[in-house]
Amino acid sequence: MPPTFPDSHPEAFARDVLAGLGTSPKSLKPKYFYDAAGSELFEEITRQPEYYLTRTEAGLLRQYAPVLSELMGKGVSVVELGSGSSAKTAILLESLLETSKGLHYLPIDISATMLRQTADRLDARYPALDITPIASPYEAGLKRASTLVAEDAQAADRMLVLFLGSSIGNMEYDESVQFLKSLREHLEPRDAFLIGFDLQKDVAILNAAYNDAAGVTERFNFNVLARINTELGGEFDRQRFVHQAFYNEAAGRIEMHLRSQGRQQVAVAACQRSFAFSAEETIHTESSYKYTLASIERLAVSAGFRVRETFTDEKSWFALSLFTPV
Ligand code: AVI
Repeated sequence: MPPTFPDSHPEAFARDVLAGLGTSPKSLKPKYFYDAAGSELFEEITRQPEYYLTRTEAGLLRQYAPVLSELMGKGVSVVELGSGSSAKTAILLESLLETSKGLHYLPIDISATMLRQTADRLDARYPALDITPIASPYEAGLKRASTLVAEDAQAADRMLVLFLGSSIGNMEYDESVQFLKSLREHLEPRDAFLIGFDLQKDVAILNAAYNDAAGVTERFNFNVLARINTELGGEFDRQRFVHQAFYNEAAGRIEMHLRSQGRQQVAVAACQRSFAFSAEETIHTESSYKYTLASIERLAVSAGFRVRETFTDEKSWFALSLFTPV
């Protein structure tokens, strides 16, 4: 599940579109994929045969949940950043519930609606689970979660913070260091952080995952133009752009673009201007960084953590790393 974002203010959206399309190279922030339609398309992507990430991470959680439960011990509360539907998390929660009588789960998501639905579903399924949904941006949410866990005298004394789905891959490296550093401030040495990383692999497999045969990723990519048209009075003609996704080996990332078919001008009313596209010019809509065990280690150290364990599948396609604060 990707991070979910609030319906953005049209002014902020227009400002970001102006900044992203008014410069060269053109780009748009990937968070603008995720309105209700975009989140549904992302869910559909995770079910595509080529998109191995979600399945592989779920398999790792299934395989290593008992080890994680053992490592964390009984007195643990689970905090999740960008919990979304918590589908994969349930695997881990079930395992933790087997070894303790109760468990406190604090999902943090910006979407209050999604949180409520998830909490209701989990509540019905796991009566022994005590759920405290926190509708908030991640850092403020983690701060709140750590206060709640510390105040709850009879509950757990440590947190296991989850950041699954390789969502960290959609951040630039420096951004991810800053992000982890800011979260680190709300953790105690006894806490731990479990992060999902997509790993570097055969280029053909990576390219296929972002160019699924059913065209779902293509529709997901175009959703940002649909949003500009409906929310900002844009005049993008979908037929005049093509979806492009490829692995940039030098940068270690998948890049998604929308490539202009020929020269064109596109007006966006809320930006009070048109944007000129030359033939083949692209809008860079997303980067998805692919890690190595060495770059995971580097990230952990740069952000004030140490890698306690890294679990990988047999093909070494995906990693779940357990970081502990130094
Ligand atoms: C949410 N995130 C980890 C996905 C990824 O693989 O980078 C978003 C995505 N973009 C295209 N397909 C999936």
